[in-house]
Amino acid sequence: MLDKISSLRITIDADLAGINSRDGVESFRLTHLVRKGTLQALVDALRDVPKEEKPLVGKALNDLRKHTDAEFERLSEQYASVADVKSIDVTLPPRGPLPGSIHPITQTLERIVDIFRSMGFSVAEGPDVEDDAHNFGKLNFAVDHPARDMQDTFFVDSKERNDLLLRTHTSSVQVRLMQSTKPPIRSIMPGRVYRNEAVSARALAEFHQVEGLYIDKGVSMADLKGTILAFAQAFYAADAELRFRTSYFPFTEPSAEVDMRCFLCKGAGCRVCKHTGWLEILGCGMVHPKVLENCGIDPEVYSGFAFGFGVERVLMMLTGIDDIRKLYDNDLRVLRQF
Ligand code: 2NL
Repeated sequence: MLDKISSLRITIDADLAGINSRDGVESFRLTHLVRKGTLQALVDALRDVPKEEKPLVGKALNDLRKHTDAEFERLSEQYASVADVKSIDVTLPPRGPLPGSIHPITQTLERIVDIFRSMGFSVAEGPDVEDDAHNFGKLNFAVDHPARDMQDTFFVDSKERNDLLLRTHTSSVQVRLMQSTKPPIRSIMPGRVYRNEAVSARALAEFHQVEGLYIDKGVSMADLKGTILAFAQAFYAADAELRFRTSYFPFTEPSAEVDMRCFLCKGAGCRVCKHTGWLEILGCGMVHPKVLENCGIDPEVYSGFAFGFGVERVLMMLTGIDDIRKLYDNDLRVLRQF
């Protein structure tokens, strides 16, 4: 048995001396140090050694084990940080830095803001957590209007108040502006809004909206149409062509939805316009006299128009992206295209 131990020591030392790579360290471990390895085989054989020889043989084996472990540790460390030279292709081009970029929604918001600024609109902001009065009440929503339903609005749990919610449109900012400012008012409100909706290819529970408001003496539907047309020609295409369809919103009277002739197929019908030849781009109307009054503006003296649209929808139309969620997956294959 002592002979076997001496001869294994010679083998182990020879193997150790031959190690010159990380692979070499690993194959040494697999030969000698695993459960089915050479050392364990001798440990198992210790069972059959006569009792009186056991202390001596045991000590010899233990010495060999310690020696092997220590040498193995030393070589493991030595080769740990050395990548196998054969796996490096020195002819590969360098990877280079990965620069970040502005998110497509932010880029779109910035373009919209620039265009309205050039037409004399300022930019207003307000809180995301609103109260019922600013989000609904002052905007002429009836107390039993379905938008106030739990299904459509996220309400905020609060011990002190029971009328807090996440704003469902940025009109709440316009209400604050009307309350605090004497006309003329000419402002847009870009911002995040929240709806208690199931997320799908067409809808998110959090998205972005831009609303606009223009209040002064003698503002008319003609001003509304001219402003929207100027925006569409600056934002979509110089030859943008619009049609106004009558519609209904609680906060405007009259109200309209605006369609633009499809910029892709020029009206012939395609996937993006769902073969109608028209794309719905926004909703608008003349601010309801009751809304003006609720916000402290005399409807006998002033009139105004307002409009609103969703930014994600605009971007989907412009790019042909068919699933709104792709804008928020942070998939670099999508984001790098902007
Ligand atoms: C849409 C339509 C619209 C408004 C928003 C508004 C705000 C005030 C008073 C009157 Cl304070 N109107 N905003 C008016 C018409 C339409 O949005 O489809 N949005 C996504």
